[in-house]
Amino acid sequence: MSDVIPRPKGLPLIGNLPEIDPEAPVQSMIRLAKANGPLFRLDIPGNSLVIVGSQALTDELCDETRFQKALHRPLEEARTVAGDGLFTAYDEEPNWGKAHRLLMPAFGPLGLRSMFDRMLDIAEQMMARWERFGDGAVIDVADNMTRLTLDTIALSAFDFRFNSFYQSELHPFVNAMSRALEESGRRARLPHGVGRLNLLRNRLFESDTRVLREVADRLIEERIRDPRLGERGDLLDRMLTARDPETGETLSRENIGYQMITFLVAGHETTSGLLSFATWLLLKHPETLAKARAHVDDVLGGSTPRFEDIGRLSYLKQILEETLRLWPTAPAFGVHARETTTIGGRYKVTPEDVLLILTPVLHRDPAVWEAPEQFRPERFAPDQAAKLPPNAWKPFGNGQRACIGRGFAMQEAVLVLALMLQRFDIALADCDYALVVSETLTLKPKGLRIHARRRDTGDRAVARTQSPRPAETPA
Ligand code: FDE
Repeated sequence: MSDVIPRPKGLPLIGNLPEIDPEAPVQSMIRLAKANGPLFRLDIPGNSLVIVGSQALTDELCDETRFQKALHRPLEEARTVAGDGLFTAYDEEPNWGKAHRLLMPAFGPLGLRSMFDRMLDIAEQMMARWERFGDGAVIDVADNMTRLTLDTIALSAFDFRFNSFYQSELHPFVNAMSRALEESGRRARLPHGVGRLNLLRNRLFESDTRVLREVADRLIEERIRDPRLGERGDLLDRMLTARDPETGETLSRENIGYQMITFLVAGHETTSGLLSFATWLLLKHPETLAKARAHVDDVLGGSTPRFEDIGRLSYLKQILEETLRLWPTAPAFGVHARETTTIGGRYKVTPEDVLLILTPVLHRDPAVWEAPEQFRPERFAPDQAAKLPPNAWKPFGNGQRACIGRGFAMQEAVLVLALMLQRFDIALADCDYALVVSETLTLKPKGLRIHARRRDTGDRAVARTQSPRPAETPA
């Protein structure tokens, strides 16, 4: 005998649709979880979901012998844009395994080290821009961080410069990408097929996806003709030249295009949101901000960060981990059972059920986190983090389908936060700003604006003499 998964009462035919704000579906689901507990079934026409938000259940769902990645509607719709690229591929598709094996090393320790200078290049562009703006200027945080993260992934992975900090108009690729994602998100909120009835929208969507493919194709074409093909060792080189150790095959040209779009999309919105939320949380917590700055001064003094410094900026890492606990910018991941089974000891689920782990709820499970709403980076001090139960913190998803860009994103975010704190005094442009979270595929603080005043360098010089940096290690 098994129990029925609780269902918030809905209306005939349209189910729980009225309770889901199309502009903020994730926040609607968070509200429903508060009212209905951490396990409930959500009925929306064409999209029935089981929402999960407790550590105990998540721990069960992270067992890959029983469950595997499911493409929930937004990911299914995104396949029009990203095809069988890593993020939107089904486990069983041969291209997932091939690309996974080929690309993992690029995001491992050696790969990350080789990308560091390119990350620094873009981060310095943002710092230079803020400096030129001067004290009085108003800086839109999410806008700046999005330019930064997009340029960073493009330069690091494909040696391509969008130059977003040098122009007010963004590259046509960027606009096509945001519009195409918006449209696939819109389709995901409607019953299957219904979202494709609007011919004008379809035409725009088609031309946008074409722009994405053409840009990817052009970059591939240029690289193939480049006499230095294979020498950079970046992601594009790997995709064009490396063979999958298991099958001996290379990736198809079509799949490489999908991977490029995937990395540009996955690599920028999420990391941009992370940096924006971190900025917001630091401004809300001046004691943490002061501690973070002292830490940066201690580790870096006035020097430009180097690759070796990233690992030493451990308190910044804790701040980012705590930011991802409260505001996991990719706020959910889906799984389904491999075979009909029982969860929580009493609820039957079948392989057709999409189980959506809603991480903002999971990360506030009162059974795990003391004062879950409070921002406390100290929770992620190594001795504290070691005490967490398994699968309590999942901002990067799970198992073999977990985020391949985790190390990349953390390295980039630590670097940018360090530079920001080292070089600027930051303050809210509007002291009364109250957090508004905007949703696309990801979460971001909306309308967060700051002032950034160049710090004078005297205090940093002192900090540096107190804590000498280790001697340069020979290359
Ligand atoms: C992935 C990912 C995930 C999972 C999803 C599912 O399961 O569905 C998640 C949750 C994530 N991711 C998250 C995140 C956050 C952040 C900050 C990030 N992320 C970042 C990044 C960067 C880059 C470059 C990336 N990222 C990428 C990626 C990819 C490719 C993927 C897919 C993988 C596989 O294989 O599947 C992911 N990512 Fe991330």
